[in-house]
Amino acid sequence: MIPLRQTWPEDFARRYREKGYWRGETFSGFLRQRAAEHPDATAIVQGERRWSYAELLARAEAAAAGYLKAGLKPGDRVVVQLPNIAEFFSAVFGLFRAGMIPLYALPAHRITEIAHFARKSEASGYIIAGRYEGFDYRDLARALRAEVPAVQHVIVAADDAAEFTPLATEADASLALPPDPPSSDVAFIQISGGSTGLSKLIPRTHDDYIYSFRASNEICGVTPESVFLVALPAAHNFPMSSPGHMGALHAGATVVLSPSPSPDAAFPLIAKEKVTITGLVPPLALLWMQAAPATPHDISSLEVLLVGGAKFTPEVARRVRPTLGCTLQQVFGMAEGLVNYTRLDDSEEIITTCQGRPISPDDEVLVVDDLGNPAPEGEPGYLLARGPYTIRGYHNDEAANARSFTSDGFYRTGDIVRRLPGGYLEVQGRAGDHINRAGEKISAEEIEDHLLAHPSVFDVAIVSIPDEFLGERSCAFVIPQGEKPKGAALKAWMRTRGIAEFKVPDQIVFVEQFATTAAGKVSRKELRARLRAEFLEKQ
Ligand code: J2J
Repeated sequence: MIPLRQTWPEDFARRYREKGYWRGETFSGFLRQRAAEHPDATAIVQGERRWSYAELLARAEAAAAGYLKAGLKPGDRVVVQLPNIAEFFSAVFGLFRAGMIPLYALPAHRITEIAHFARKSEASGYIIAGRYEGFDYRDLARALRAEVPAVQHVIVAADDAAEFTPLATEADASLALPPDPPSSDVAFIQISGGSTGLSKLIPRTHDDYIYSFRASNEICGVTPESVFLVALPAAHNFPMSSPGHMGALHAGATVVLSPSPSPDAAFPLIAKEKVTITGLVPPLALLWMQAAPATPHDISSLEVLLVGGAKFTPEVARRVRPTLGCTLQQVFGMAEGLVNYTRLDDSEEIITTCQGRPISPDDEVLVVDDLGNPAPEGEPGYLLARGPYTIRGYHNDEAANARSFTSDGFYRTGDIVRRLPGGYLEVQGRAGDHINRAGEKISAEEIEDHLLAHPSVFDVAIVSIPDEFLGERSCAFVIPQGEKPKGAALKAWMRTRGIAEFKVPDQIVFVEQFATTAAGKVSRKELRARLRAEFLEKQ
């Protein structure tokens, strides 16, 4: 197996330890500590189910023993694809406890993505939820086993595991659990939104990730009395760590799981559980604001609403406090590391007009021009980042690493920002070619590759089009070959490709040729930009 590493140069690592950012804590360690400090406090709420910290710990230990008994070994990588159910936490903390490495997939992912994650990470396990919201993940597991036989162990967190292994819920004293790994080890793998091709794998260490949410807790005011609502999918980096459910658990607070981010599901939960803090992407924040005035549910316990994942416009941002009665906290983060927040005591002007400033005094942020020279203060430029919780490289992807990191270890975020006084950042756009569809990042190249496999497609360019509700939607400009297919048929065909539904193009436009083809060699990036401009002109 290719070793999983995330290493900072020794002088950096020493500084991060000396300054107290990296404290030697592990995921298993902090859960054990919270369970010892207040065993009866509520850790997880899902519907009628309530797990105390002691119960969460016991279930994690049971799960860990179950993995070992099934034949998984410490160090094994395990793809976890669970919705917002309590077992997300027993399964994941069980993996930590057994020294295994979760890779977080989203419930929306399908065979093409899951097989890619399994291959790229050399996974030997896959954890799923049986049937959920009309989709049977056991079928996905069968498809995965056929495509990637190295995935030998499928664990099902549901009553009916079929031919697979149920997630263990009973302690098994006959199995000794391994000691905690060093905190500098990789704890789990996140996936990148990615602008080129397939998702890249992001290894995060115990030290760096725990620092990011411990510090986020302070910035977002999370205390043991907080009640954090997971409205977005729990596997996303944003609801996981900014400050997220992991931040909430680290603080000894309560995590409430919503099956969906819609106001219909979330508002009754806010009222019942007295939720104090949650996070949303901009289109959902808009929906919540539309629903709030007429809701019969009392949502006045909500103190802080984090909004991030995509640009929140100032006009909408200004309406958060009047309509929802809480403080808006903008967050601009990325699974690769760097996270920026507006501060709770910032002026309303700052809170509503920018995307915050970095978490750490040791976050190094550069805004540079095309040549890599510093952009003048207040001028837009490419954002580069380095620091105590920003990765130095992707797993098993030299080409991406050469592209995405400078020789001195800065991560090229691909975002174009403007730096404002006080170190605040305003996101202006991005350099890369992905579509940010309501916070879900879609690689144009990945979708183009799928469409090019269709016999009636001669060429295609995927372009992001501004969308009132989604922020951006995806539009496929297709040059047909032979008989022109119907747009709906192409979309239906895309659904057979085993990809997440959010990647199916929202719109398909047939064109005879790309105007630019005649002009000779034009980069895909330029082609996409011209198609977007022409399309918008015609609107
Ligand atoms: C504009 N663009 C934003 C914002 C992210 C917290 C919050 C979000 C993410 C996330 C995260 C933005 N305004 N407020 O991991 O911990 C775009 C940028 C960025 C990319 C990262 C977190 N907040 N973005 O969205 O890995 O383009 O993480 O580089 O999914 O989302 O996407 P992702």
